[in-house]
Amino acid sequence: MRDDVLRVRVGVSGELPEDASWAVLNDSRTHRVEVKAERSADTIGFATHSLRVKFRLSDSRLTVSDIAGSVLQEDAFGWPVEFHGEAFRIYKRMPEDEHYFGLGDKVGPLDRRNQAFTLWNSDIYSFQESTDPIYKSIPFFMTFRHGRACGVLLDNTWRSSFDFGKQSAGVYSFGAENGPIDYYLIYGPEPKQVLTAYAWLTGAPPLPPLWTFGYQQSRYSYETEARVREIAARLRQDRIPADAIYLDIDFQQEHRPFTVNTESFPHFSEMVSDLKKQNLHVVAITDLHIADVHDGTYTPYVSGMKGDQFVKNPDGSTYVGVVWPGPSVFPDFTRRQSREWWGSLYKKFVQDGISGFWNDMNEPSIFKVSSGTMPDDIQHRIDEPGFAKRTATHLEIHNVYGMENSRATYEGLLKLQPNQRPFVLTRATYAGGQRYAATWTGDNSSTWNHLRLSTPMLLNLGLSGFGLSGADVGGFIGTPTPELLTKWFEVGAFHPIYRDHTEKGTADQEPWVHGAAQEDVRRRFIEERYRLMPYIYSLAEEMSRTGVPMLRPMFLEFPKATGDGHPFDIDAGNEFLLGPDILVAPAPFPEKPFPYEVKLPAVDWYDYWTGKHVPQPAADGGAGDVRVTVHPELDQLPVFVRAGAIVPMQPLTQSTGEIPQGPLTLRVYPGKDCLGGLYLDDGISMAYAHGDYLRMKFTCEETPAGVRVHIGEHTGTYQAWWKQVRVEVYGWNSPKADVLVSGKQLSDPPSVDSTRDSVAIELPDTGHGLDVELRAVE
Ligand code: MIG
Repeated sequence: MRDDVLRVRVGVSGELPEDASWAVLNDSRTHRVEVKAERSADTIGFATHSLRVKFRLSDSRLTVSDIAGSVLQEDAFGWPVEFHGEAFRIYKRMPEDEHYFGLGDKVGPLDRRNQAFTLWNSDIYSFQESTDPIYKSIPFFMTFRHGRACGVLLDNTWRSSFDFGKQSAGVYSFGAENGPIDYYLIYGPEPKQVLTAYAWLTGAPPLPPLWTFGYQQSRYSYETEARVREIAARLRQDRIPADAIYLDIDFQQEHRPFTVNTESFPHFSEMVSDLKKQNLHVVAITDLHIADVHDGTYTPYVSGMKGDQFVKNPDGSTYVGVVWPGPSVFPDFTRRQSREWWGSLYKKFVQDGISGFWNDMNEPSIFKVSSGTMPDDIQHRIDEPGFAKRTATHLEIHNVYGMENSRATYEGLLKLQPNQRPFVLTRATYAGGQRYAATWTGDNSSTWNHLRLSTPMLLNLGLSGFGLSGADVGGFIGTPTPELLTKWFEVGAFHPIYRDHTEKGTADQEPWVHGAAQEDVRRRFIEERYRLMPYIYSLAEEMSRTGVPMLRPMFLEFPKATGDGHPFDIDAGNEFLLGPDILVAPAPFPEKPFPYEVKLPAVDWYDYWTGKHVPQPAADGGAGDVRVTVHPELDQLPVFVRAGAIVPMQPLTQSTGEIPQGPLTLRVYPGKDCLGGLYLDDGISMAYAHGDYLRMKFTCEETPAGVRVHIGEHTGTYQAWWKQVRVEVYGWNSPKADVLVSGKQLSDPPSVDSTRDSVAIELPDTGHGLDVELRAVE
């Protein structure tokens, strides 16, 4: 398909499977490049500019290598596929030193090696570290060996499974119980290239509204309008910056989607607009189960039945399953027409000013049946370009049902408000679902172990295309201790989505519970996130173009950080990167009060909080990494910045809707390849797609006497909120400094802060670019 992307399809009885996909974009799926045919005595195959494919005639073994000859993937046995009735399985050789990532938020360690997983979307309340399957099916993984990465997407929606050497050492395998044998191989060699090519295949998360990155307050449920207003007032009164409040199922009448309980929410639309005046966005849950109510009073049911929008039993009757509203019927989301009908249901809520929508229970989750979901033989109609118009059983559609639910929501919202970026949060999804919705890790628990698990879960989601994701802060199931909740607020501040949420029957979990001392710490971290908003939003924009996630394992940025080519993360506890430059290092076992060692890739680092340069210890027998011993404190979280970073920051606001007052701050951390960037727009509309954005690039270089910083011009038509830019250079060791702007010395000297080893100067930003040189004065 491209020099670096191959597609492997296998036909049974001389026929290839249907050439169609829910995951892969049509233009990509039909893309072709020329290859050079090659053959030898025992092989046939071809070469692209970066890959060589050989099929051995004597035993049908498929081998893919790079052009230099390093094998990237090879069939393990003398056959390309093994059949067991309708099921198939593909086996690949598993080198001892290869590592595996992806498959969405499957629980367990970051590296999937020695584990096996089933993909079957399941509502698993109280999942634990080794529970499988859970909510999502993302049949994409990345192999990583000797610094070289490859991606594999098994594009098959049936129940599938992946085994990374659990059953037998030396072999990994994947297969499904039915459906097409259709998989893609994506070559890096850099892991980021794999993710960008994967985004070319399946799409990147679209740029979400800016408010998505603010602090989000939720619980199951804020049961009355009065309580919602009280929460909003308290957030503002306590000066807890926040952008969103969630309405969980109890705001509805008898749990019926698209209704409002007018007794407990008597002034619903006024409430929504009053909150908006406080810069708080409302996100409402809209589950997919439509109450099976025959008295003509429930319009979604009436219009849905009239339009024949629900899935059916084999005998043609409408399937009814019990969920929150009691007996319910289920939209046929694999039909365009049913998705459009679903999308139109949002009209009133959109008019009310609701900003975001939450699609829960879409595995789909069904009560009172042991399978927890629809029967296997439920009939779904497929009406989708590429696919034959046909009826499919639930077995084929189950794993894409949640994704198509979120697609219907996303596309419906876009149709209702073409100039606004939708925000949809989904629980179940499939590969490619990142085009429609953000996600969260479902019903986690209020335990230290679940705080720890959130890191590998979110990292693997990001490595599977879902870079817009979060875990419930404080944990959903149970009541966190004060310390656990505080620590979770600290770590969550550096996750893409930052939402505090808990279940029914637990104690309150808002930032102020447990008294002022705890609240102060939590507030401090929420505030830090708001200060970092220019950096965070720029990462989201990068992700929307490249598919590179906001949250990154270290091997993504430092694929060659170890001597033998293994991923650095394996040595590094629970660390993660936010973007290319900010490294967060929570304790690997966060309940333990003992000192722990943070390992950093062998480049220069600064302490994010103190500004101080992290001393590079003497080389220690070749490990080549930087180690910092941390004495854990409840109110502190170790965060480091890579030398060579320029991090844009803003003055504190109470929401992303508030215009920051003061300068744009550029924190400059001198080092190799020093650069940074900034992206900004109106945060909500589609105007950015027509050039109404602001982009800037920054670079720096060390000079004999100090540092030179280049602040690029503003490109795009969007107006900056700042007039002044504050350049803050770290690693500064002299007591005084001079500053030259475009070669001319300023009369006012910059201010040196010797406690932070920094020097700062504030200058007008004309938008035309600035050259700032800071020179040490002895
Ligand atoms: O059966 O809507 O994961 O976040 O609060 C529980 C109520 C249904 C499960 C979700 C959770 C949500 C809850 N939902």
